[in-house]
Amino acid sequence: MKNLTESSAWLALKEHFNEVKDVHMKDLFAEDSERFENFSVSLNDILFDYSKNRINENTMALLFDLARQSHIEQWRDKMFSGEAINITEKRSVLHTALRNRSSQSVNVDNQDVMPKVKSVLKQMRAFSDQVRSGQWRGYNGHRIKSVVNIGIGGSDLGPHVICDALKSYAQHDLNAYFVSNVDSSHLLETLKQIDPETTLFIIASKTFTTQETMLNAFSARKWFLDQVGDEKAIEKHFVAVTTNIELATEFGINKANTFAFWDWVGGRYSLWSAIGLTIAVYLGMDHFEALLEGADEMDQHFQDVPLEENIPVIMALLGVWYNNFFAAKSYAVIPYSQYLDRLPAFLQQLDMESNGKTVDRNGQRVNYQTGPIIWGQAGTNGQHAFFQLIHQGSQLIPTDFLIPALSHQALSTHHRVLFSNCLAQTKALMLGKNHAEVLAEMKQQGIDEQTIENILPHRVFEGNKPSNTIVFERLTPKTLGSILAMYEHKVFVQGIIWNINSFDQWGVEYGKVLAGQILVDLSQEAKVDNHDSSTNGLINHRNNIYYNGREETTLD
Ligand code: G6Q
Repeated sequence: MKNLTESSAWLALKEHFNEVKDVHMKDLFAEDSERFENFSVSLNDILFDYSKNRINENTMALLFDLARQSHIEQWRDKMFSGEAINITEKRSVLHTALRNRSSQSVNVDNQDVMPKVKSVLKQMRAFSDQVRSGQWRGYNGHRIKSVVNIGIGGSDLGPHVICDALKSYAQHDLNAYFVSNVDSSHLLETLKQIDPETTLFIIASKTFTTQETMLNAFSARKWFLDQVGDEKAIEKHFVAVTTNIELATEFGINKANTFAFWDWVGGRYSLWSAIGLTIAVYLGMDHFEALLEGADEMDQHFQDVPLEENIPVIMALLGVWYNNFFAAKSYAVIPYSQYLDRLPAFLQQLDMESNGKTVDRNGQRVNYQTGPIIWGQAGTNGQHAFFQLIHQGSQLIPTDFLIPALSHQALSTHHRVLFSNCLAQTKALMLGKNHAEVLAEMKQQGIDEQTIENILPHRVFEGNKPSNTIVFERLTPKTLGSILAMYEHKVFVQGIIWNINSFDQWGVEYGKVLAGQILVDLSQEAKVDNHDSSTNGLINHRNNIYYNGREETTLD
């Protein structure tokens, strides 16, 4: 296959870019009264409006050519059928099997994985029902009131974003906490809020060897035993979700209280597996299954609908358009929903760990830009912080706006104001305000000539800033499942176009190895000189402080 940048679809897009790069979206809207209808797609209650993008029909046709040239459909089918498309780790990529609600089998090494998937779902239902109903009791007969998820990365971000987003579905007498950071303040501040008698710790770790998670788990276990004093009590208060049942039982967790998943589930795609146990306990298994259903509906949409109507494919192609042709370096995601405040954090891992690569599937360095920097925060807060840069900064930042049409909460005026702000931003970003408009406005306000001359340039908005608007009826478990699956497939499609393996994360490994070596040097007082001078200097500086008598509070 030709290098991507020499392929016919790419070259055609490059030529097209030169023709349209200065076209203003406000002119495109003026020319086509049906632009909204022409550039929006729906799936169930989700409306995806991409009309405020710097595209015309020809742009989209050329982008679809690029998708076809990249064999998107064939790669998609390979993923869904369990082919080992994670080539560097020789693994299938089958998070989609976890939410397969059909009766169809899914094979890995000629073995149907669906019976195992269903059996763990059954185990999750039985367990979460027991905890929620109060049938599951702590060691001295109290019911569980607090669930603490101890995990990091993929074993934290997914369950965390969902528990936050769907808080209004939670059982009123249960609280969910997430401890991920190895900084002891994360664990200790959480422990201050809970009582060992009424707490369930869910140790979520695919490998059960992750340094941060294991340290947090052992410290939590010590805190628990220091107060309870009886090792036998552990089985009522600690459960594990892992592919490494052996290590979980060594930790002291009863095998019956371990929940399995498999190596064909990537960490950042694992919330649909037993890693979602905290979700099931906090929100109930029916809601967890609704989440799976929503994701399954997006999977079907992704598989069955032609590329031209396919939401994740369109999103991915627009991303490539800005990333590779407009040289946009980052991508903002702004949920107009406080419940979705953690969505950008979840998407940062999903997108940046998947597509933050510079070597293609053949081991060659790529000569084009791959995954963008993903960032964002809930609106309207972002408007009062960083929106200035999106409106008038020197970088082009394509943005996704997400908003429910209806709020779960009663204060309807708030939601109307929220909605108006969301649409006002997308409109302002698109339209801008040119010199003549600002001049007319300032004159109308009676501002004197001199002030106009000084201030006018600062008040001009170029506009032509692209955005997608995703409106859904309500933030329900099912809709949230569809939205997260939509982003997963978007990232998948971009990885295929960029010809990279979106399913490994070697970049994370290197730092872990170095941290192990540095830990040795931090554990002894002698001066070190075995690193570069900066690292030596920083270790010696910290050791000077630490070994010279400054007190540290520890659990040890
Ligand atoms: C995700 C990564 C990573 C992983 C964490 C936690 O794709 O693999 O974020 O989820 O490192 O790993 P464990 O679940 O093994 O503790």
